[in-house]
Amino acid sequence: MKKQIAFIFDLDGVIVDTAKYHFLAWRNLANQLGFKFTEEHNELLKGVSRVKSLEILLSIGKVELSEEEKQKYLVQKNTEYLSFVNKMTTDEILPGVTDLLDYLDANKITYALGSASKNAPLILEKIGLYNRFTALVDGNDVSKAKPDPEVFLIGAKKLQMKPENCVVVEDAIAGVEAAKVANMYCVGIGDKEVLNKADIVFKDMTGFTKDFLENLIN
Ligand code: B16
Ligand code: MG
Repeated sequence: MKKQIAFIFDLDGVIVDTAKYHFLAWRNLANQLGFKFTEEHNELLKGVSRVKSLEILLSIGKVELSEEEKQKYLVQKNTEYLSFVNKMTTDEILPGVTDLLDYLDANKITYALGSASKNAPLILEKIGLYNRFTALVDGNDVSKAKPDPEVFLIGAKKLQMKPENCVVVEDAIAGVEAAKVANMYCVGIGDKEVLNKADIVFKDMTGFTKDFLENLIN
């Protein structure tokens, strides 16, 4: 008999690579504040909320700002980031994603988004996937950021599924931790050594073969 399962997808690093746009906007801000910000530094911001990202960036540059200045720079960074997002098209959907969603639809398996990004609805609209998700949970819906499991637990509730029957797809360490704390099966996307708490790790979304999916639901 087929198991009743549902999927919850992270956005950045799983469905699209928006990290490259976050990087450009954060780097410009760092340069403006007088220090260098590298791709390596950018790794520390993956899966992390916007406010926490600024804190990390400021600690890298050893810069202290008032609350008012922080708010101003958060708006500035997001405005620049949105100028990239507004140019996104369906071409930016990562390889393997459309095939996976098609398989889930054909097998009546529902799926939600579980992202830290407050811009997630706009990004999904830009890449033409907004209407495919049964539920969306994003940075506007949560009070506690990953690794807290809140984002995925709300997702399970919206999908009317028990946490243990949910499969989370995540590319960030904090997201993998959140999924495991939520008692969900977690597929990591990226490096096996880095995402070592995930149940299985694929290097990218093409890892979701038909065989793997059939084993998961049977
Ligand atoms: P925003 P995810 C996360 O998306 C990004 O990985 C992270 O780098 C970003 O700071 C965070 O969203 C907040 O994004 O500024 O758009 O609200 O991986 O959780 O889908
Ligand atoms: Mg991510």
